[in-house]
Amino acid sequence: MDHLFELPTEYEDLRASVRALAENEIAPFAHDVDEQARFPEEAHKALQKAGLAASHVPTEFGGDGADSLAVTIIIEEVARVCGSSSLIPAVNKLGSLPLILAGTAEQKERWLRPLAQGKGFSYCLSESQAGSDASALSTKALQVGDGWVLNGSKKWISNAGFSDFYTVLASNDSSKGAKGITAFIVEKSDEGVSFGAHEKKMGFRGSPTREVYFDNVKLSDDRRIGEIGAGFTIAMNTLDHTRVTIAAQALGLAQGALDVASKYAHERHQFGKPIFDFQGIQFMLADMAMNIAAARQLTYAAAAKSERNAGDLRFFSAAGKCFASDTAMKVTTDAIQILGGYGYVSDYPVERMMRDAKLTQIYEGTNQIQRIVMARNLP
Ligand code: COS
Repeated sequence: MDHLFELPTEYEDLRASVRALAENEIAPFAHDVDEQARFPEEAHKALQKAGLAASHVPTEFGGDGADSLAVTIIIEEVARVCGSSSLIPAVNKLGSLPLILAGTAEQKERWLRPLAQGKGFSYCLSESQAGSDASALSTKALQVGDGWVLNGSKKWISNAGFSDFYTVLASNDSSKGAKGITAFIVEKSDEGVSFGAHEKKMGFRGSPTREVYFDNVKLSDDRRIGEIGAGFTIAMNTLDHTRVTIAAQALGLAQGALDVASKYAHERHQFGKPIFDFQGIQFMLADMAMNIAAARQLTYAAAAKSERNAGDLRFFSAAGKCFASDTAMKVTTDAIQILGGYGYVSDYPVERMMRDAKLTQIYEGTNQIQRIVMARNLP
């Protein structure tokens, strides 16, 4: 029982080193990245140099082979100082997981190695008319000769334009619904691929979100990931694993906001004493910390289940994502309240964290979808 509910030291060591890197090399640029809505180049360089941008890539393909819990801690610690930067490892995992789950050894060699070397990998499932109802997608993959021709468009694609590689879910037979969807790898340089304008977002402003267009994009059959018609299952299975990374991100945002609010409460004096001495503030901080602790346990449990592909992963990843993101929304909002007027302006990072937290309740499946997934997979 001695170490039950304690992380093994290697994970705490990892946390300490990522925290130092995040505070020294990412945090100083977080405000500017948000204000200018620019890609966090400094973070990308620092993460890549430290082997953290796509650490999940197996060692046989040049990565670090970081397990799900390690990736969770990396994303959490980066998000604690900069949400946009934490999308670099999160999107790279999301985009490449279909390949890891269902690709051949040759396909993995072809795309995972460059990913480990610094290329980006995005995930293209959502469309303008197919969000929560993901299988209603209408991007078409037509089999022509021994290859494919892709036509259509994808919406809300994180790191679009930055990433070199894209996993694209397309319909090869619309009469079959979810069973008529196939996964492909598309490269940015493929003829017929183009990108829409940058979305003007409320949060995560440093991560480019754009539409991706496919205009008669010709793909050889070795771009197909998994069986014809297996795409939707691969896409959903991917989300079972990667919703944990969104939980991690939400957890980091919440922890970042709590750390700022707690420090501020000790430093800020009103009525002749630190505002921390007022019970009203103490109760808020205690609730924030309590919910973060609960979210962390759930998220780490989901990460461990992802690693061993446990039977109840689907419930736990949806629960972790839902609980951690709802916690992040509440905690970041309360952090602003504790900072008062200072919380509402961009001199402090908590308003940015609140804007970032909002998206964690929406993407990789809204929290309403997470509740549907949980209800369908009750433990
Ligand atoms: N893993 C593997 N297979 C899965 C699966 C999963 N997690 N979830 C569903 N499937 C399979 C089902 O088993 C079913 O196949 P069978 O008919 O052989 O059983 C098929 O996929 C269709 O499943 P289902 O009927 O449950 O699909 P629905 O249309 O009801 O949709 C939800 C299911 C709502 C859960 C799904 O569309 C979803 O997750 N939507 C949100 C999408 C999302 O997260 N988008 C965010 C953008 S991506 S960053």
